Amino acid sequence: MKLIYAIVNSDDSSAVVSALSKEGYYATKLSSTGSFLMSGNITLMIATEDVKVDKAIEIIKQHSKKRKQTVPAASSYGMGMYEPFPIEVTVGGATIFVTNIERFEKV
Ligand code: 2BA
Repeated sequence: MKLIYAIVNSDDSSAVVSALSKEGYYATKLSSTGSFLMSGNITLMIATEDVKVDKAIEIIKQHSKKRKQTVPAASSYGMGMYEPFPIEVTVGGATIFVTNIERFEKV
């Protein structure tokens, strides 16, 4: 059993979750904030069997778009640091971590 953490853009999260659900995956949405842009994103927690991990990643990939986002000049990017010039970063599609689940129970 694996636990997939997928950090996706808030605008993509509904499409990702409904596509996952259609294929029989269970997911929990957590509101999260990226430390660099300091803007909201969504972290999905998906527990699933090992053999279903690749398909879940494929679904997430299909529904997560890449975006260019500009960090305006003088905006804070955490730890009291400030960006003196506007910079453009490419965000996403999705950032995914897959971890082992030692024990999984629904009681
Ligand atoms: P943020 O931390 O807000 O980062 C947004 C985007 O800014 C990143 O897109 C990347 O293009 C850029 N970026 C982040 N840190 C940077 C740095 N130190 N120097 C230069 N550019 C930087 P993504 O890589 O697609 O990441 C999207 C979001 O996924 C991140 O939002 C963060 O919430 C999460 N994330 C990405 N990598 C992570 C990691 N290794 N561990 C934990 N969370 C991560």
